[in-house]
Amino acid sequence: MDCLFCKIAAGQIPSNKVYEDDQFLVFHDIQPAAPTHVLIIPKKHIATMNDVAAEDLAMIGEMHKVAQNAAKKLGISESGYRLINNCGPDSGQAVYHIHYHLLGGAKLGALTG
Ligand code: IU
Repeated sequence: MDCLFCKIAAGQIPSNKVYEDDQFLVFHDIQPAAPTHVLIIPKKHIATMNDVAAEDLAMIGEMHKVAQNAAKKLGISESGYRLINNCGPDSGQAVYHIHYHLLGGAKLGALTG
């Protein structure tokens, strides 16, 4: 499958890893939008939030625990952070392999539509 994040998850393309286990990878975004900006991806290829099936729900739940732990490891747990998923063209989703952006390390601007 020609998916950038599948290749990163498989180690075929290098990334600056924060955490990895058999199901997930957390790595630094190459174009950080905040002092701390990492991406949380499942190793399973799911294109968008729209494609999450009932059988994936437990794994997606686990992703939130991975995000919580990553925030702790990165030292932004107490100061606060934002967890964002972009889904589809209007959101600006650029990589069609589901991921959360974990952003923090500074007072973040207000969300805009
Ligand atoms: P989006 O939610 O699909 O728009 O976010 C994709 C992110 O992937 C974006 O913030 C990019 O900077 C980031 N990224 C990356 O970390 N490494 C890459 O090789 C590529 C994109 I291409």
